[in-house]
Amino acid sequence: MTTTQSTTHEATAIARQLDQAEREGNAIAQFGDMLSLEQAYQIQSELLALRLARGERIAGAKLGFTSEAKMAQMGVHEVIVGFLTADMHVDGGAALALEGLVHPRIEPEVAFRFGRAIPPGASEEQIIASVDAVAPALEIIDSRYRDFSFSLADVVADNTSASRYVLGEWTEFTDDLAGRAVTLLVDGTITETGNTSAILGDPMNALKAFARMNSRYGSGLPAGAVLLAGAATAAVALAPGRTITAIVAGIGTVELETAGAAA
Ligand code: 0L1
Ligand code: MG
Repeated sequence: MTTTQSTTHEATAIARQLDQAEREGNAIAQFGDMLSLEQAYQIQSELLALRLARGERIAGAKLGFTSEAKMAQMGVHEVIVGFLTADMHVDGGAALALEGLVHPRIEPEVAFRFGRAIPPGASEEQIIASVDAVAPALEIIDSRYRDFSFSLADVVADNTSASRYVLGEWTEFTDDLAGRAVTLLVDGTITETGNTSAILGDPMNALKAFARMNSRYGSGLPAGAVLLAGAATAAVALAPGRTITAIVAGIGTVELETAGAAA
């Protein structure tokens, strides 16, 4: 076996472990120092291949580590990128069952919609010109690693903890997105407050970051795909029987209910 074949073989084996952990809702041990960032993105693309082979459809991308605090905590200066499939989308009107998730958390975000397909290697200008709408969003993140703890390569391999997402109503695209207050409520009580400027200084910078990441690791997106730009507040642990609401000033409101009885 050549080195390339054995590397691909290892990436597929790790992707299968992460895929199984996600489908069974069981946390696994971290891979830690054994993975490089390049290998981690290779594993992530094997993970996507497993999902596509089961009939899932690519629906977008998401960015992580978009806040200064998270970058400092992880010792990085660049965002990370993951994929979204249509099966990960949760209709705001339906209650999300938490069984089968490992240790889900929720965070308020801004989402962009691409009216045109994004080719691999698309420029910043092309990507910005392709956005046709913006919406408030909720991302449910759920690390497949024990204790929600990971290295940079671990979390990239695990598709940046992507789990589910909810979209509010789409509104006409504006590039005036910085400095907007963001409020996260649980059962009507304010739990987190933040600002869209926490997303790389301005959510528009998420489009530029996505251009860089799509050039390095991506293979483009279909027309109608979504980009989750990043979190505007810290993430909050999800519990059954709750209503979670995110309000992005001037953009809209998005809501999610979790199934089951509140403890
Ligand atoms: O979407 C995010 O910002 C999460 C990125 C991965 C890190 C985490 O799971 O907290
Ligand atoms: Mg996020």
